[in-house]
This record gives sequence, structure tokens and C-alpha cells, in this order.
Amino acid sequence: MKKFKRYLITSALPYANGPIHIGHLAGVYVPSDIFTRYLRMKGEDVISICGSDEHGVPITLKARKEGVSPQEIVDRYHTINKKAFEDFGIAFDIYSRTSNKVHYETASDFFLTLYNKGKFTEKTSEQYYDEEAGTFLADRYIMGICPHCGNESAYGDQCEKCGTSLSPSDLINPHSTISGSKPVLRNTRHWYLPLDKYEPWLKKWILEDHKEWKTNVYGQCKSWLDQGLQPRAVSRDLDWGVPVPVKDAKGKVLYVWFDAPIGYISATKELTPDWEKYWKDEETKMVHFIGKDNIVFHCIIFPAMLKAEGSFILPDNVPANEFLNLENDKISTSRNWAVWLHEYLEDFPGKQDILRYSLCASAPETKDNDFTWKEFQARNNNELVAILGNFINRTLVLTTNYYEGKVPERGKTTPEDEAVLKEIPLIRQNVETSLETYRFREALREAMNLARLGNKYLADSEPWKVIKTDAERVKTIMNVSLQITANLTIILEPFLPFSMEKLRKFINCSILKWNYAGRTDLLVAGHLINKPELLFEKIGDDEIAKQIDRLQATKKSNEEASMKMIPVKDPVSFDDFSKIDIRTATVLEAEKVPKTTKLLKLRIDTGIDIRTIVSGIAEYYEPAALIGKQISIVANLEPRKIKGTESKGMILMAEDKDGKLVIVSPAEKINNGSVIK
Ligand code: B3M
Ligand code: ZN
Repeated sequence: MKKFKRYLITSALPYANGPIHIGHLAGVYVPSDIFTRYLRMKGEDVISICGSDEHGVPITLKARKEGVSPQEIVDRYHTINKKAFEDFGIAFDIYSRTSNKVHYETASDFFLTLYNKGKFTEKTSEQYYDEEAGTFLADRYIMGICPHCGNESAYGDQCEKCGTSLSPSDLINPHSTISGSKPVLRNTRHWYLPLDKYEPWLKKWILEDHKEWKTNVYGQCKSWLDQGLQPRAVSRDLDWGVPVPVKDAKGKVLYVWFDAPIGYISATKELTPDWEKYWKDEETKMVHFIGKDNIVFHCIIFPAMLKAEGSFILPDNVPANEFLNLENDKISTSRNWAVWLHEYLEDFPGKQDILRYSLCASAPETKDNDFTWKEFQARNNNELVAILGNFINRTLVLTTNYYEGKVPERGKTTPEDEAVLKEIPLIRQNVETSLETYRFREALREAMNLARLGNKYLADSEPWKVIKTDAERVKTIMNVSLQITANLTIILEPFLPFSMEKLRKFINCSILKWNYAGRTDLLVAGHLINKPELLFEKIGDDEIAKQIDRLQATKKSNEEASMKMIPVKDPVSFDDFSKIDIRTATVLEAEKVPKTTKLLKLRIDTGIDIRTIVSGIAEYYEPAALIGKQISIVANLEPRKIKGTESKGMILMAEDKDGKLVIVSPAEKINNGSVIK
């Protein structure tokens, strides 16, 4: 494997239009933080770069909705998110933002370099324009009816109800969300990066030279490349973003996905005047941590940009994760189906490590995964408390009780002691191998094996019993246990930085060098440890119930909201309406349709005839209760055969959000056959 001189770690720049949730943390920031901390502890030259992505249409949309400027939106969320990362110990060397000056200059220069080298093509095409507002419309600004599912509020790029990707011309009755007017097509000129020209190079670089990339990443790249790449527009008609720095480009900005990855470069510039060594030296290993929806941008488009520019290095790896779901449902900002970091900290103050732990333990590394509060509780109670906490607590308490906190001498060792001591460097090796291949779940499991080893060692050697008969032997046992403890503070540090910092204080040892892990002399005899406290505590059922209740309340209010919002159907003419013949009638007989649960067969008197109607109301009405009841029916609906019975007409019913049905009756008794209009 190639040896690198330094590392450049980037983590996807979150859009500054909403707060950070557990999905972001599990997919991108916890793994990137673990990796960075590990490298720092190894003494590598490493920088970790992140910041807010402050451009793009969703931000302008949100600003418009709230009636504030886009800058106000990004200022708000930049502050919130920067703090959330700090609170969770995600230790970036810089958390920058793409609305700052360095970034504008860097992105402009980058564009100009490509422009001057003739790397872009220019093309005029037709795009939707809002004549009333005097502006071109990004696809998101156009709404209309989805041609697939009839959703009346589908966007010009996607229908969020059925998930189909759309283009604005697919929409039925498209309208601008800015003015409400019908958009018209107008010519506009844009710059394109001809990705097709980079296809042969990308195929070799990814498909041949980077076979070691994670299968989900490699697979997605392969499928893009197999489909064939198209030129991509790198500019947009929008008034928020980095202006296109050439003549005759008024009202045009760089496409957000052109400027955002350049944000990694600008942030590095902001961090250090020595930035070029990280970006322009082949001996730097660049690694992009991202979520799966960003793969094409980081593996295909950004590398093509870097290649076109010519002086930058390319990523060595892009360990993208899949998505995390929450309690079996897709995390969604708009539906508030998420665990927000700031909310978590309100309910679990000081317990960042538990979330870091459980998100890493069930990270969506190879496939989408589910976060549940029950599992969170189990990870804490059965692993952090019962294994790690238990081992540490017993070791420290016994050391305090037996030796007033002084590390005892390790006397003659038994084969069992030796086996345990030999295991420590092996565990370190396993953790390393997993970390270096971006298998963080596995790395954490391996690291926890050290706590398991210690726990089992104590349980097997029972110092609390042996102390009565062989005090010398206990000294050795406790010395071995303390070496394991000291090793834990190193090996678990990347995963549980808050708790390991505390533990280092307990044992009065501040060694933070990865290469010390595996040693069995980290605490010398006579070294004094401090008075310990509990590192982890059980989480009670009530605390978990509270979280689950909150989610259930969210689900309920979402359902109610979506019920309220069932959009009104398209207008019909009065002529069309009056074709439907609605009448009053009275039920004469009612019986269940055999072998069905929902159907009743009714004989009714319509005032004109006596007829049979089959209706799906058996779950709500006992047949006997219906007899004599006056109802409303569609009298001229074409007859239909239902379960062998000819049904002539339909009974009118109101249906509520839970699907409950209620018969619609005239408010007072009236002759059968009266026209309802
Ligand atoms: N802002 C997209 C996202 O959060 C994005 C990443 C940019 S990384 C250069 O999905
Ligand atoms: Zn749809």
C-alpha cells in the first residue's frame, strides 16, 4: 500500500438551511471524526475540513417562504450547525462557509481557469421563465400536477409523493411558485463541463485503479459510467450564489454543486497559508466522507473539475455511507421525522458518546439501516454500561479499595495473565486494519473486545474472592486490569472522546498516542490514580418512552396535516356536475355479503324503484341498525357486479382521515327520490 505523507479529510458540507440530525452524524461526521482522531493520535499530518454549503435553490426557497434574505437563513443555520458539531466533539480543523470572501474568490478563479483553458462548452437552451417576476425558474420553483400519481404539488424536478424524478415540462398545469403565473420558455445561455470527454479517463481511474472503493460507491460510479456521461451545466440563472465571472453573465451564478466542493479548497486556504501542500502534492491522501446521494458529485463531477484544472490531486477514497432511517421511516426534515442534535442534548445532556457509539455501531455502511430508541437503550445498557463501564468501574474501585489508588506491582504472571496481555496488541492491530479500510462498525466492535476481554478476565480471576486467600495474586490481577484500562483510553478515544477523556483523568494518565496502544506497562507500579466516578449509567424505560411518544405525536400531527391538505380536485363544469343524479332513498333490508368483512347488501326504496346496492360499510354499521334509515345515493351510476350481486348505484358516505365511514343522510325526513343538488 502506498505510504502518504499527509492526510486531507473532507466531510460533506451540510446545506445551511436546516439543523443537523442523526442521519448526518451516522453517515458522514461520526466516521470522519473517528478517522481523523485516529490519524492525529498516530501523529500523522492531518487536517479535517468542513463548513456550511450556503448556496443552492432550497436556501433561496426557504428564505422566500420566511420573507427574509438568504443570508439570514444561512447565518442562522451556520451558527446552529457549527455549535452542534462542536457539542458532539466532531473535531474539524475548520468549519468554514461558502458565503465568505475567500470562497467567492477561490470558486471564481477556479471557474476562470477552466474557462480560459477552454474546458467549458457554451449552449443556449430553452428554460422556464416567470414573466411576472422577471426571473428564470429553477426546477424547484415550478409546481404542478404529477403526471404519474396526480399529486397536485409536485415540483419541477421531483414528485415527493410518488418519488418520480420529473422535468418541468412533465408537469400538468405548471405554475411558478414565485408569482403563481404560468411559466414560459425562454432562451438562456449556460456553461457546461463536457463530462463525456472525461469518461474514458474516469473509467480507468475509478473502475480499474480504485477497485478497493466500497462496493456501494464503486457500484454507483460504474452504473453512471455505463450509462454514459453527458455535459453538465455549471451555471444557473439565480440571484444567490457566486456570480459567473465573465462578461455578459448578468443574473448567472455558479451551480451550487460546482462551487460547493471548491469550498473544501477555500476552507483549507482559510485554515493555513500552507494549503497547497494538502491539495497539490501527490503524497497527500485525500479522503471524502459523504452520504450516498453525493457520490456522483464527489467521484465523477468534482474529480473531472480537478482534472480539468490540472494542478490538484484527486481523492484516494470516498467512503460514502448509505442512509439511516428512524424507527422504520425515512428521516425527513419537512415531516420533522428526525432526532435533531440540539434536541438530543436537551434530553440527554453530557451523553454525546452514547449517541456517537450507537450511531457508529449501527452505521449504514453497506446498506440503509434503522435507528430505534430501543436499540439505542440496549447499546447503552448492555454494552456501554454492562461491559465497558462495569469493567472500568470494578478495576478502579478495587484499586482504590485495596491499594488506596496506587497501581500495584505485577508479580509472577499465570498463563491466563499472559494470554490476556498478548491479546491487547492484537486487538489494536484489528482496530487499525478496520479503521484503515473504513469499516468503522467493525473497528468499534474490535475496540469493545478489549473491554470484553477485561470484563471476562476479572470475572474469571475473581480478585474480590482471591483477596481473602492470596493478596499477592490480586496485585497481579489488578495490575493487568489497569493496563487494559489504560489501553482502552487510547483505543476507544476516536469513538468515545468525552468518556475517554474522563477516564484518562480517573487513571491520571494523559497518554494520547496511538502507538502506545498494545503496551502493557502504561501504568507503572506506584502510579496514583484518582477517585473514580461512574462513566456510564443505565437509561430507563421512561426516558425511551418519552422519545418514542414524541415521535408518535409527530407522526400523528403529520397525518392530520396531510389530511387537512388533501387538495381540492380540478374544477368541473356545472354541466358535468349536473350529470350526476343524487337522490334520497330508504333502506328496506340489509344483510352481510357472505365471505366478506366489509360488504353489506341493501334493498332500498328510491321512490322510483326498489333496487339492490352493495356497499362497503359493514365495518361501521350493523345491518339491523340500517333498516328504515334514510340515505343518499348516486342513482345513475352504471350498475356493477360486486361479489356476484348486481349493485345499482352508490351510497354516499363521508370518510375521515382514519378511513372511518359515515352515511350521509338528509338532515330531516323527506320523500324518497328527492333530488340532491
Ligand atoms: N450540501 C449536499 C448534502 O448535504 C451538500 C454537500 C456538499 S459537499 C461539497 O447532501
Ligand atoms: Zn407523483
